[in-house]
Amino acid sequence: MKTATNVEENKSLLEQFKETRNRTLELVKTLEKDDFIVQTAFFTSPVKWHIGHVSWIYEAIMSKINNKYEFYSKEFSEYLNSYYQQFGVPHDKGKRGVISRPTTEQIFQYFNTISQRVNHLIESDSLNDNAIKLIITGLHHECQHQELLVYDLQHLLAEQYRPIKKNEMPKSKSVEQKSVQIKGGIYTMGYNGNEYCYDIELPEHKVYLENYSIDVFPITNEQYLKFIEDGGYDTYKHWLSDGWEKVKENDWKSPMYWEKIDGQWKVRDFLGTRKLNPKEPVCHVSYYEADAYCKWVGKRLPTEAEWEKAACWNEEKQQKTIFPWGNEPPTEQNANLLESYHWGCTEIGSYPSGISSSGCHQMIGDVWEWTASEFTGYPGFRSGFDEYNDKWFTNQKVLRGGSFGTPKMSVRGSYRNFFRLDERWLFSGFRCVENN
Ligand code: AVJ
Ligand code: FE
Repeated sequence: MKTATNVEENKSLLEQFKETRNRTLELVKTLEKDDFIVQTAFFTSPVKWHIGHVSWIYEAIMSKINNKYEFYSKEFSEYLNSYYQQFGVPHDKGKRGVISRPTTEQIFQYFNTISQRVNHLIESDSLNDNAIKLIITGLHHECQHQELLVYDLQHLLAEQYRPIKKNEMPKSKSVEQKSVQIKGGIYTMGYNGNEYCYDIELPEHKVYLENYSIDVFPITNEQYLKFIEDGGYDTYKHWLSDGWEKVKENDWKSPMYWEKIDGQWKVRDFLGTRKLNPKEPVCHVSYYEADAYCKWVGKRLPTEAEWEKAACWNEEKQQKTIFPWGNEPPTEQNANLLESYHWGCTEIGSYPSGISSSGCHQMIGDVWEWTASEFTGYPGFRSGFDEYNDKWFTNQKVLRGGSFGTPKMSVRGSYRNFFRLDERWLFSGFRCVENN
């Protein structure tokens, strides 16, 4: 069989596939049976749906590789198709949790059967480059859902859930929030490595940037609290019109998962309901809140090009690197990711290394960072999978970096995440820039 995949050097596609499937199972192995069925909000999905859907996508992929492929079951396909019109009429997203069948047990059987089918296909040695690329997309899709599952588990269970790994938090040094100057000029953005990336990270293309300065750390709870205490949520002038509507409509007074109990701010997450830690990056803010904070403080959100240059451009070597710290894959020393430190953000300045050559910290791991950029195709964009990314090129903003819920194998400096402007159940924060 083919061994040289572009997923990760020295690892065969089969090994990568098995690891990814196992990670999905690891994430849910300590759950109770009843946890699998419930959908606690219209924006979350039941655990069993995620388990089924990440399997179903391989069926969609196998049908693209072999047009005689027969789907496991019509009923399963209808329930597990998230939004692909090309595969029939998708089930209503808000109602994934109101049906009891297929049962959780049936979904696990399905998960195993599909794993076997994909295993056989990979072992068959009959795959051309395009087929391999599609299967790798399936792996990365599964990684995306692992992270979404973590969001949904927080919404469903928070402190009642036992993470797969609960490590000590790294010790943080006392640090000062400051900014670094980045030289403008022509920057070539986009993915330039030899491994996998999504269609939306290509092609590389030139953009012109003015000189700018960017925050070394993500905005912390302490900083964000000042905005709240200054009446940020009561003052229309900081807000975009649509954002102000959301504030009023939803009665937002703080980021999601914050609660004021007896005059003290608490947050609810995997570590329980605990006192707000002023040194952690602010998390669970919408684009609107990030933008309002920036306006209040007299700065703005970076464009994704500005973010990427600060993260990946090595001025000394005049080279772009795949990750902020260089070209080596993530480790526990350079990014707080799903398989690393612990479930939650680490305080600013926690990392012994992994700092971008421009001097920014925590550009990958902890929180996704909102950028001012509209999610759309780069000039010359060509879709790698119909309906996967490109049909969302409207009303979404790009987030860069990665969060503590992101699997290691799916981060890159060029990765473009995207969400609607009012979404905040994801692990989202931001940093500011200004031109001076
Ligand atoms: C890139 C995280 C916005 O949640 O729909 C999952 C990822 N794409 N299945 C999403 C995705 C297809 C996507 N986000
Ligand atoms: Fe999906």
